[in-house]
Formats: sequence, structure tokens, C-alpha cells
Amino acid sequence: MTINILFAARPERWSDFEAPLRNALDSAGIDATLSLELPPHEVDYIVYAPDSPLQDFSPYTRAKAVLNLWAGVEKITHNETLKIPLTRMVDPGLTTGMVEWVTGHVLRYHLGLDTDILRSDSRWEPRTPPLAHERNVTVFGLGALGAAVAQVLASFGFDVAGWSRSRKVLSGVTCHSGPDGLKAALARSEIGVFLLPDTSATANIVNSETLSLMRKGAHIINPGRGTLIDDTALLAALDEGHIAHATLDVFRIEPLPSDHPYWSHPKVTVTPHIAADTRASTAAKIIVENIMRGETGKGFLHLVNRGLGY
Ligand code: NDP
Ligand code: OXD
Repeated sequence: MTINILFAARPERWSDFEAPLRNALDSAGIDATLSLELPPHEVDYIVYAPDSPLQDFSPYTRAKAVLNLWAGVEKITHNETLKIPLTRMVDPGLTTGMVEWVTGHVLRYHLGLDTDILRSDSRWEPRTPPLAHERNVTVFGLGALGAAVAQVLASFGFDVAGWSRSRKVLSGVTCHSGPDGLKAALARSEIGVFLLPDTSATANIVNSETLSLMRKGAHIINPGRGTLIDDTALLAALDEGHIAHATLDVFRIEPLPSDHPYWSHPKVTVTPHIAADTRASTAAKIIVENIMRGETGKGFLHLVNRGLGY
């Protein structure tokens, strides 16, 4: 029997994904029609990106799952027309990209790289760089991405702690959890990396109170979601000097409006939501694994808990 797979994402993603998906389906021995357009009532699986025009799932009466190409699902979890399982993207390529991006920005702060890179005078000022074990880094969110980031930073020698909703055990990482663990996680942070999803429980988690609990001169790195940060509170903490610098990849409004104060703030680095992208070559295998699972009645991998919102 032929399985019908609808690819519902921006057209440029189709050119990235068509061949890898086709190859992965062939390797798995799955006979499938893979297309940008199919009659809704004939679709078995929807490979989906939340910026697709497809927002009404009710005509897809036969579909068994929506397989999200993004890790973040906040734009789809509350869609009431969606009644079937929703999976999120956990992709080795995406994870590696995030680990590399965060590590680069942590090293920038840890080594004070800007001092030499941005130097415009001719002063010869030798200094001894600190060592990683002298630097406390905290990763807020220990899921697919945060756990990988925390463990790589720990393997570099950083003194790493993490914070998540449920308690975790990760080698080399001091794990805190829940509201009670938040204060301890914040209090040690010289560099805070935010890899939490956008949910009602994480909204504005970086606010005047939590910022004040971080070490004076702390640095913030946010590749999670813009809603995690109370922007007014962060700007105030930067202006007061309590927070030394922030690197922000994600924003409440994207693209970040050209008149937003973050663009011109001397203590903010803006990157245009490029921390990590789903990589078609590795992600196609994950999608096809989930289609196989759907066809053989096994549970889907990386199922979204829509009650929790991630
Ligand atoms: P996961 O769902 O695997 O992990 C989320 C983590 O956040 C888990 O550890 C979870 O705890 C924790 N968490 C969720 N809610 C709370 C809470 N209320 N209190 C404490 N901890 C909480 O997600 P990923 O690691 O795959 O991705 C994280 C986010 O990164 C995505 O949701 C997305 O927003 C962002 N992202 C950004 C990209 C970019 O390019 N900028 C690229 C890809 C993702 P627990 O383990 O207990 O469930
Ligand atoms: C994602 C993202 O959620 O790119 O995958 O932000």
C-alpha cells in the first residue's frame, strides 16, 4: 500500500528535504507518495513547519501524525483543529549545530575575546586567560539540546549546572530542577544559557527578580525563545551593569524590528535566529523512523505533550 506524505513547509525547504526524505523512505522500503500537494482526505502523514500556510488540520481526516520539522512547537500546540499526535524535531544535525553555536558564544565571553578582536587602540596589554574550570555556566533547559550543550561544556572543563522541570542526572553536570532549584541555578550563573521552550510556565522567566539573582557581571545567551525574556528588565539590568552582555538569537517579534533597542545596545549581540537549523540529511531519517513507527503501531518518538506545551 502506498503511504501519502504531505510536505507542508516553505517551498525552499522542499528543495532541501525532497531527496533526503525520498532516500530515507527508499532505504526503509516504504512505498510512498511525497508531495507538496495532496487531496487532504488522502494524506497519511504531514511533515510540517509552523510557518507553513497550513493551519487548519480538520480536512486531514486520515492523517496519523503531524511530524514537525522544528524543535519548537509553540506555534502549533494550541491549534484546536489538530487532533492527532504531534512530534517535534530531535535531529543530531540540529543538536550539533546548537552545541557549536553555544560553545562559540560561551568561549567568547569566557575568554573575553572582544577585548582583542574589537580593540581600536594600540595598547599592548597581556593578560592571562582564565581556565574553564574557573567559570560557572548554567544551562536552563536540559532537553535534547540543553543536555547536549551542558555535557559538551562540561567536557571542555567548565563548571556546569543545569535546570529543568523534572530532575535529571547528567554526568559532569550539577542538575537542579523545579521552582525550588531555580534560585540555586541562578545564583551560581556567570554565564546563563537559555534553552527552554516557549510555554506559559517559561514566559518571562528571565525577569528583574531572576536577573538580580545571577552573579554581578553575568552574561546571558538565549537561543531558546524570545518570550523567555522580559526585554525591559534585561535592558535595565544591562544598563545598571548587573548583566554584562547578552547574546540573543530569538525574539518576541522576528525579524527583530529595526528600531528595537537591542540592535543598537552596546551590550547586546543580536543574531537572526540562526543558532541551529534542522539538517535535512539527518532529520529525514528521524521523520521516516516515525512514519515506520506509525505504520507498525509503535509509539512515535519525540511526541509533544500538548498539556505542557512542549
Ligand atoms: P526539549 O523539549 O527537549 O527540552 C526542553 C527542556 O526545557 C527540558 O529539559 C524541560 O524539562 C525544560 N523545561 C520545560 N519547561 C520547563 C519549566 N517550566 N521549568 C523548567 N524547565 C522546563 O527541547 P529542545 O532541547 O529540543 O529545544 C529547546 C528549545 O530550543 C526549543 O523549544 C526551541 O524553542 C529552541 N530552539 C531554538 C533554535 C534556534 O535556532 N534558536 C533551534 C532549535 C530549538 P524536562 O526535561 O523536565 O521536560
Ligand atoms: C526550531 C528553531 O525550533 O529553529 O527548530 O527555532
